[in-house]
Amino acid sequence: MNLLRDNDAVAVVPREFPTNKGGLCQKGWTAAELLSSPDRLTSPMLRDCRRGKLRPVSWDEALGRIAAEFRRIQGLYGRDAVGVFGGGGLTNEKAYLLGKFARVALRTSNIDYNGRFCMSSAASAGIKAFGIDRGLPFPLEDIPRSEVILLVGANVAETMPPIMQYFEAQKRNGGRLIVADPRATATARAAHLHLQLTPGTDLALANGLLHIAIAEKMIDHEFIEQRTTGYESVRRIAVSYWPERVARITGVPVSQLYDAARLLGRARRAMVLTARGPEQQSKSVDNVLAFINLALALGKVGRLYCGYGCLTGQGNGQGGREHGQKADQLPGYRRLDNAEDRARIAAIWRIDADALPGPGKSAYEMLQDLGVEGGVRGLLVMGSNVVVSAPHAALVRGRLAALDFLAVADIFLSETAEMADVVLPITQWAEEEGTMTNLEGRVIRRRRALEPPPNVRSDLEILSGLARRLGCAEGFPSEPRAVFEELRRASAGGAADYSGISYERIERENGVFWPCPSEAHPGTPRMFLDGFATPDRRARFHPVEYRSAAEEPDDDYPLYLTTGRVTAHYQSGNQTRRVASLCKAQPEPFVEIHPAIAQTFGIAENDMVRLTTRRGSALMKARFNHAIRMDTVFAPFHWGNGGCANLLTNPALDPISRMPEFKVCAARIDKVVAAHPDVASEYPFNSQ
Ligand SMILES: Nc1nc2c(c(=O)[nH]1)N[C@H]1C(S)=C(S)[C@@H](COP(=O)(O)OP(=O)(O)OC[C@H]3O[C@@H](n4cnc5c(=O)[nH]c(N)nc54)[C@H](O)[C@@H]3O)O[C@H]1N2
Ligand SMILES: Nc1nc2c(c(=O)[nH]1)N[C@H]1C(S)=C(S)[C@@H](COP(=O)(O)OP(=O)(O)OC[C@H]3O[C@@H](n4cnc5c(=O)[nH]c(N)nc54)[C@H](O)[C@@H]3O)O[C@H]1N2
Ligand SMILES: [Mo]
Repeated sequence: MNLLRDNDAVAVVPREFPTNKGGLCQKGWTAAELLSSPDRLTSPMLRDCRRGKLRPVSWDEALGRIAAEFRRIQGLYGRDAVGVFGGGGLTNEKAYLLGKFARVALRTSNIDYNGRFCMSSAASAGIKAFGIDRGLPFPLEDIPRSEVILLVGANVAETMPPIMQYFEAQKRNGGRLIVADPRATATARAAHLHLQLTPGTDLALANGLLHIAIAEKMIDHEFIEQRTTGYESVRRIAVSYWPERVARITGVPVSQLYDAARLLGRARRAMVLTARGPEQQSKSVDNVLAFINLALALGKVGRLYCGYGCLTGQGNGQGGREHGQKADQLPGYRRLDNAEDRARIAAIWRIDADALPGPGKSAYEMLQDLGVEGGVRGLLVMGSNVVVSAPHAALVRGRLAALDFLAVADIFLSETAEMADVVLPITQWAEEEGTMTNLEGRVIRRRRALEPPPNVRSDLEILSGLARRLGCAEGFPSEPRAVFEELRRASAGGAADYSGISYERIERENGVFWPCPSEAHPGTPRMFLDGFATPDRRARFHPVEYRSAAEEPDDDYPLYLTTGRVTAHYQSGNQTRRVASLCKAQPEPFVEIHPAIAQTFGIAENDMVRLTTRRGSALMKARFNHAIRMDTVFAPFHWGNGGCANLLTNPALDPISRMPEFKVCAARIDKVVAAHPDVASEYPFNSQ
């Protein structure tokens, strides 16, 4: 994006760039409004006691208080009693420095981030199958060249509008698009074939498609032989996923299963892409592995215009998962439990490898233990609004309240910041420098275009100031470029190797794709073409069996509840709920329900309803959708307070990635009051 200034007003102008080709989504167009929003935090604030009010204080007092509290807590309860929660929206520089801050300045093992709730399952599956996790192993520009694309639980038209043009181009080229989603989303409506599966049944669908591919002799045995291992164990499992059984589990008609398998199997070039639908489940690593198995068996990976890919969500969702803000990770996508990796990073950080803590708790596990014996008692949140976006939100809110001390750095007073003892106001994207890595693995630059308001600071300045107060005068520069130079060195030789990428190259080359191990290296837009990142250079099949969701509907909770997004709002809504035009487009929490089912519960369109699960209840407007499965309701998670969808979600975690089951739980729906025509303006959850 570029910014256009007209006297005092600032407007966003899309920039011609290979990824978005000048396109921007609604939120991009309105992002400038947030720069001058009257809601912006403009001074550090501190609360003298838990019941007290936040009052403006100096930076020195705010940072001094945080350092003192963290020291006190660690003195009493040990180093791990202080935790850090980061975000995939942070620049690479911030993510890197945050990880270093936790391990070096705080020496705590407890750091994790919201990416755990985002693409951690696809990341785990990618590493298992290919030996490396880069969301898309090819550039977006390859999409139009693929003949058939299976999009699983990805609502690109609404969540990544600028990227939809690649799928439109693919269709114009004569390609076929298949979408698997329990709802007929705008994306599904753009597809040739929509598989409207029951929530949580993706694994059965993938195994079922493989079954048909085997039965119809569409398997690429030569590819399997030359470039993979483990096929036989997967074949044996697929045998029992006969189409009638799969149709029963998934609700997808047998004929459509055949159509999908044949389209994929007969194409010369095909792609399988997943997003949060199959990835936010308690078995999501296996879900993704099952789709990777399918793509491998068809020989559609590691070839031009083919491949499996994960559509990464957040602005820096890719880079955010590489530089060490993850509980088990060191920069360069290195591992905290690997002696060699530890030694290497310790040397760069100029500490003893033994001084590096071990792996810590995953995001939800850290949150659920806040304030309890052995848990985190002092927390720094940088780049997430967990009160709204973490599963089982009532429990998370209670745990945050049980902390000894909470510090939050944000642009606005989020629901999480409202609970903090110290709130730090930060610069926004247009006011700072840095790099991000987009969903293609392309490292791009964020340029400073505006002066920040006088009393706000960047996250890097905050980390630098805190580190100094915690005894680390060196090693925490507040200048993005200095941090990036260290990140380059730290990543050298790691899986996500940035060592050949410089600010100048990014500028000159319109971004550089990692891995890029030297200045002379061109970067790697396409991975796996001549080998995978495993020791034997082969991709690995993994035998995975379908199992039901952690919670299935029953007599008390007869409906599937799934959650996700709408175009007008972003994530926890802390930013978009402050933009008038976006609030107008989507003013309030709502639940989508099929009219035929609504009728059986006596619910009319726009009625206020209470959605209830075993975790709690939320109040929402009922919106009719003829194109959602009858057994399923859908609620976006963009609102807090009583309309928060995460009051309902199930924190059952995937055993490998520790991803919560945001996409499936069992719910009940009851009518509350009939809607009044102007209820929207008085609606309690309308405001921020
Ligand atoms: N407008 C907007 N855009 C965004 C965001 C936003 O908040 N708002 N957030 C960004 C981020 S961080 C992310 S991660 C991406 C997410 O992008 P998406 O993954 O596209 O978004 P979701 O709405 O979470 O889920 C996608 C679809 O999964 C479907 N689904 C639900 N349950 C299942 C299931 O069991 N199986 C399958 N196959 N599908 C299922 C839902 O109906 C939904 O249409 O969007 C990014 N873009
Ligand atoms: N029910 C349900 N819950 C979900 C999901 C779902 O599909 N269903 N999706 C999950 C997913 S994929 C994601 S990614 C998470 C996202 O959920 P959150 O992590 O809550 O994401 P945001 O709302 O973007 O929160 C980011 C916060 O940081 C602030 N911020 C923005 N930029 C910066 C920065 O540079 N520095 C600092 N310090 N602060 C900044 C913003 O103002 C905002 O308050 O939600 C997860 N929760
Ligand atoms: Mo996300």
